[in-house]
Amino acid sequence: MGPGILGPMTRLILATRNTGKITELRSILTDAGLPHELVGADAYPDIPDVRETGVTFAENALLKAHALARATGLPAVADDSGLCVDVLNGAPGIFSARWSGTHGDDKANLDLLLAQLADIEPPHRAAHFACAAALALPDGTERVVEGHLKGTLRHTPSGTGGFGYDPILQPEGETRTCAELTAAEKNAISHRGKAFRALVPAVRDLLG
Ligand code: ITT
Repeated sequence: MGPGILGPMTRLILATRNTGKITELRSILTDAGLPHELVGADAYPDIPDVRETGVTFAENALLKAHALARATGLPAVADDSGLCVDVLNGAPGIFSARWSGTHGDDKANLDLLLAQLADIEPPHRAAHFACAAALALPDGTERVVEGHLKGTLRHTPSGTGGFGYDPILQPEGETRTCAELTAAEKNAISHRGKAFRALVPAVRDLLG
């Protein structure tokens, strides 16, 4: 299908400014066969960042998706995601991007978490990535679903792929960290891959 015969609802905004997420979302949604034109939020630099006032991944994902859908008049998908560590009762959780105090400083966030867990032995280093994937339409229609990736935390980072806490999360059944997987391997098992593949039927239903 060529772009000339696509209707106005076939452009989908990816409501995130995190470049690691944008790369993953593009390949997850394209591999799932969505015909929509996927445009990152960076294409709309004048739209202010959304305050993430929610206390769950789902609430924050919906806030981001609704804000961009309202501002652009186009359907928007967003994710809110993070790392939940068992021994920290689920923290950093929704605070994952700003755990060290500076939003989006992946290295500082990871270093702080490793220091906090320095004395914790491998049997107690269980953690999971969580992702809420949300779709919002300009008329206020919304859908949200979640996906998880369970694993354990290494004592030292390994690998250069992915982003965020990928160098320390070793998925269950794997000998490598997420940062040592190929992009396709990570997308096949990841919290974000699972959540957005589960969202695709809703995108098809609502947008055609
Ligand atoms: P947007 O709000 O613009 O989407 P953000 O980075 O602020 O970007 P979040 O609030 O959802 O996004 O925070 C997600 C953080 O959780 C991210 O910065 C990483 O530290 C961590 N994270 C989420 N998914 C991850 C993944 O697949 N691999 C590694 N770390 C991840």
